[in-house]
Amino acid sequence: MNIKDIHAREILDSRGNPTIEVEMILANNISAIASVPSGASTGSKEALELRDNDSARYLGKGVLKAVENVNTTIRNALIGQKIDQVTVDKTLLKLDGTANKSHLGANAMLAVSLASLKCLAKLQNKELYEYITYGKVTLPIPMINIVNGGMHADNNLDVQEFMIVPIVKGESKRIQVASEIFHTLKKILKNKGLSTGVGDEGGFAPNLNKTTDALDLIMDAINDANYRPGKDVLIALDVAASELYDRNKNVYRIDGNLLSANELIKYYIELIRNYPIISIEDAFEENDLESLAVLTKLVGDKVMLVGDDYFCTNSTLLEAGIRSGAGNAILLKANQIGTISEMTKTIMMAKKNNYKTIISHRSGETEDTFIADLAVGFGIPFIKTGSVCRGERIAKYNRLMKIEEMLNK
Ligand code: 2PG
Ligand code: MG
Repeated sequence: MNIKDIHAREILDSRGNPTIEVEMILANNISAIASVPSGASTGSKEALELRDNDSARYLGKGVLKAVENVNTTIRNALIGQKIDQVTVDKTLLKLDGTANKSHLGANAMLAVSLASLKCLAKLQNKELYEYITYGKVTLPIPMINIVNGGMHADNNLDVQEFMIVPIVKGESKRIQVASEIFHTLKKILKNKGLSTGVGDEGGFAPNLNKTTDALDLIMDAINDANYRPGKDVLIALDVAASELYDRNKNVYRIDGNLLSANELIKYYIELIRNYPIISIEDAFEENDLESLAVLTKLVGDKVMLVGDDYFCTNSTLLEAGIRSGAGNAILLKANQIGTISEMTKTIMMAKKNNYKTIISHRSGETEDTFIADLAVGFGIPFIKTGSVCRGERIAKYNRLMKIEEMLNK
């Protein structure tokens, strides 16, 4: 089947910033739409998100150049071509011709790559997760953000994301548990006179000073909602430590202290001892593989040490991590790398090397639910897609519950 048309347009993401949406139409008029998310605490080695930098529009954040790249260069190359994921992605990579996708923009490329994946699924009359099914289909355990800090909120918390990880059986049950804890936490915050406003990913953003203050409130919420911390529900953190790192002094600014990497290791070990923490993401700044390797050696048998900014969904960066023994898990974000084929390669490498995989949203999201399908289809055991609040996050949870229903039929 050939590609008949490709059309890109500028839309808004959940932060109200422009992003790109692409519609692909096949010769038999089957069509699919895909849109791409956008990060705030981005890794420095991520593929480039092309923005116009024209201060007259959207404060420089417009994506008309990326749209134009799809509607001209990419469209011209792909129209009339047979649809096939590998070929589409190879064409995109060749047209771009740069190491960091700075010519076409990873946002332009991913929108097209994803639209073609969706078209291929429809062409076979399959659900997206069904089409990509690789090995065992699993419903991922959600890591649900309930407190936001760092770059995702205007409060004092340094750790970017505090997540609850319900490990009860069944996807809808896990989401139910998270929702009950979320609402219980809201009540607790209200009773303490703390803000119940939410951050970019839908978690609460109360003004708390210390990481342990947030952890204690989350423990209270789990207990008050009648679940057992450590048994029914675990806790995950995304420290996003590159944002806390002072390059000149070689220290991390956390909870009002300046900690060296070694002191930070001790701090994490203390947290793991006192709270049911299953996962710590980006524990150190993105270039410090050494400290991550030390922490992995010390606690890697019980805690997932996740590389997000470290690996940027990039197989070359992951390979370096594997070689150094840094981390034991990887966060997967399609727009960090730019094509579905490259993301698939990274997933395969992680699985082969026993790195746990977590598929992830971005802090700026759209209503596109593709990560839910990718998680199920690729048998990815965890998904991080924000709070049980805000439509763009809920869309993914609703999709997961629908997939669960389809799988149980
Ligand atoms: C992260 C992500 C998603 P951002 O750091 O893991 O939660 O944030 O999209 O801002 O990079
Ligand atoms: Mg992260």
